[in-house]
This record gives sequence, C-alpha cells and structure tokens, in this order.
Amino acid sequence: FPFGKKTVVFVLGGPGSGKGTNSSKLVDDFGFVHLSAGDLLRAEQKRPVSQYGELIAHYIREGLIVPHEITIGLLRNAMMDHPESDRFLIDGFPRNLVQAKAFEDSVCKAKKVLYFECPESTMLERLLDRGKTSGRSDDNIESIKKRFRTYVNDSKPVIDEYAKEGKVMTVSCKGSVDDVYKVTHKKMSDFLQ
Ligand code: UP5
Ligand code: MG
Repeated sequence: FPFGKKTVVFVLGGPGSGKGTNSSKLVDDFGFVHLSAGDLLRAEQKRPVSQYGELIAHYIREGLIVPHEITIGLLRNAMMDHPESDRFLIDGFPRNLVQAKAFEDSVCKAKKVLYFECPESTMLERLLDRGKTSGRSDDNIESIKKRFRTYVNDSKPVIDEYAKEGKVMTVSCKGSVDDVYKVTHKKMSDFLQ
C-alpha cells in the first residue's frame, strides 16, 4: 500500500450538499490536499488525447457513475503528484459500495468520512442557482433529477455502511456557508488532534 500511512478522508453527501465548498476551506486550515473526483473527471474529459472524453461526458450528463477503474486511476495519479502530503480529502468518491471496496483494496483505507446531510429541496435550490453561471453540463433540472436518483440508490448506502463502522462525521448543510464551515472545522479538529 503506497498510501497506507496517509490520512485519507472521504467527503460525501448529495449533489450540491457543500462538499467542494467546505473541502476548499479545510485545505487552508488543516493542510489537506483536496481531490474532487468530479473535478478530476471533468479535467480528463477536456484533455484532447483522452480516450475517455465522450464516455465521461455521457455519464456526467446522465448523472451516472463512471466505471471506477477510470476514477481510481485519476485519484491515484493525483495522490502520487503530492508525495509530500500526509492528508487527503477525497471529495465525491466513492459513489457506490463496489467503488469503496475497490479503492480500499487498491489504494488505502479511509480513516474517516465527512458527510454533509442535506434535504433534496436545499440541494435543488443551490444547484439551480449555481447552474446560472457554472457551465456544468449537469446543473440543469433533468440531470439534477438523475443525480438525485443515483445518490439515493447507490451513493447513500456507502455512507450508511461507513456509519456502521463508526467512521462518519455528520454535518448539517443548513445555515450560511460560514455556519456550516464552523461545524465542519470543529469536527475535523476533534478528529485530527
Ligand atoms: N453552497 C454551498 N454551501 C452553501 C451554504 N451553506 N449556503 C448557501 N449556498 C451554499 O455547493 C453547491 C452550491 O451551493 C455552490 O454554488 C455553493 O456556493 C453553494 P458545492 O460545495 O459545490 O457542493 P458539492 O457537494 O461539491 O456539489 P457538486 O455539484 O460538486 O456535487 P456532485 O456530487 O453532484 O458532483 P461531483 O462533481 O462530485 O460529480 C459530478 C458527476 O461526476 C457525478 O454525477 C457522476 O456522474 C460523476 N462522478 C463519477 O462518476 N464518479 C465519481 O467518483 C465522482 C463523480
Ligand atoms: Mg463538488
């Protein structure tokens, strides 16, 4: 295990629940490297020489989960780009139980899961608002509904599974960005100390 000694935290929660927003702040306060699986897939999709461009574009627009061989490869490469770092936030991954096992078998185990609990109505409102300027191909009502379905059927069970192992720190997404981050910061500092 090349990454066996690293502190890896999965950042999970539904589409638009605040994973990216809070991860960026944790980078500044705790020296994490932040790897968003969605961002890595979108970057790969844009590379002219990528053999996966069209496949990734299709899966993202349809709110489906890209085959994990691709995503794990991108995450592993991104981790290897930061050999000096001991702390990684893996944002938006794993999205189903098979992916969780594949990552833990081939990269390393996560020490904790940071879970943003958020009602669908709030996520919908935030995503539609972001869609006015984000340029993301999946920030439209049709794609958002599909993302919600995939989250409920495939991704939420991952959180439930880690909860059974006592690994989940839950943060409510209600309140302002600052309110939510205050709670996030507290839970993370309790864990890291
Ligand atoms: N916002 C945040 N917090 C707020 C607050 N407290 N009050 C008011 N507004 C708040 O936040 C979303 C929006 O809400 C932003 O505008 C923010 O300012 C505002 P953000 O922090 O971006 O939420 P996040 O949870 O990161 O939302 P995101 O849309 O990124 O989540 P998804 O899980 O849907 O997207 P991701 O990029 O992870 O994945 C996209 C797609 O890639 C997936 O659907 C899937 O097709 C594919 N994918 C895979 O196949 N495999 C993977 O492993 C990962 C992705
Ligand atoms: Mg995000």
